[in-house]
Amino acid sequence: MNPQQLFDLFATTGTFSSCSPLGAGLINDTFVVQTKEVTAPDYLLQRINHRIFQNVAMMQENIFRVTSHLRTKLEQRGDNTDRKVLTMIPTKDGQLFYFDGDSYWRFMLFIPDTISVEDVTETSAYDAGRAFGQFQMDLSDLQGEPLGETIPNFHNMEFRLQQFFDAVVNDPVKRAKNVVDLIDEIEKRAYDLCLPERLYREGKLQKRINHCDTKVNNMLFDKDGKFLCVIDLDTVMPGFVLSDIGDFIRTAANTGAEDDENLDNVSLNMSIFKAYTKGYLETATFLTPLEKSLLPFGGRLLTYMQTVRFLTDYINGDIYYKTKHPEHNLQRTKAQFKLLQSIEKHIDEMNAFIALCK
Ligand code: ADP
Ligand code: GN1
Ligand code: MG
Repeated sequence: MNPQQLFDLFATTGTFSSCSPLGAGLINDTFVVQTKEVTAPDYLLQRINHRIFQNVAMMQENIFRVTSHLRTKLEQRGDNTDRKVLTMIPTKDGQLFYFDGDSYWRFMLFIPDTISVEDVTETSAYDAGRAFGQFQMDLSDLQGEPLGETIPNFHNMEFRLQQFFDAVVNDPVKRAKNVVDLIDEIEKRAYDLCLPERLYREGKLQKRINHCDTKVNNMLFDKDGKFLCVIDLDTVMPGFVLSDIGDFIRTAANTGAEDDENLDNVSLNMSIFKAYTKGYLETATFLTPLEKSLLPFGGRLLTYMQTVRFLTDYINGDIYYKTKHPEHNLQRTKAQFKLLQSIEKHIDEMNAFIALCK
């Protein structure tokens, strides 16, 4: 189905003008659709990766509930409801997505005059921390059934390790022999990094609604670099608060890129970690003492989990993430592992910082 036909199927306004690819996401295909009239909004069109999100209806329903609830909270605070939360555009007959027999499509309002970045300043990290604390706080009183798990066991470390060990045993494209040392490094840490699952079973750690993909390009900033809006709500679901701080540290507090070829570029940026955590603790006032003390562990956990996930995909023959070349998942794994080692070197310093925060 072409973009013009899709544009006409959804409850859009204005006249279709153009459609071009956007963003650096590794899962969905994202496009910006421009309209001819200056008075009509532009739109974001996405082809949902339904091999990964197998229950698109549940996911879209989750996002609808979340965005409606966040909009109400913004209204109550007298804040901007057009730019600080995503707006879903239904089809003309009121559906939250359209299936054309092959692909699943959705429309959202394009939020203009924004930037999405891979690097943040201390000020924007602090703002992002406040915003994610507020995001979790705002969603803490969402009524009704718990949100569905759009990807079951998404941030369950035990499950991710099971997938990893299955990949190593099956070794479908005979790549395991290339990564023996990395497999060993992962195994060595496996027990320690499954701590949250054990704490959950013991009733000591709880699940709350989390974004579960807080990498820095899943946030929009305004042209002055001020935090505006949390986007990419596909994985908003119950999880440990460690997920959201963890993915932010993994991406924004990395002095290099997620897939940096030059491992010398990669290390933990302590000042970004501190700025984010300071902001987060100001708004996430619901944290238990245990959750608070585990926040640095969250950075370690999510970086480890991403190392495991990229290496699993490499061993499986690149079936999950979009890749730009055959060794891309291995390059990502190495860069994530380098970051993990840097976080491990800084963990005492991170813990000491948290202990001093109110
Ligand atoms: P993916 O699931 O593939 O990561 P995202 O939902 O994160 O897709 O969107 C990809 C990129 O598109 C984002 O990083 C951001 O730059 C841009 N983007 C997404 N939603 C909007 C929006 N509503 N307004 C403006 N830009 C957006
Ligand atoms: C994916 O969709 P995107 O690019 O924002 C992935 C995250 C990973 C991330 C690694 C649904 O996020 O879990 O952390 O890539 N999303 C899904 O960059 O698997
Ligand atoms: Mg994204």
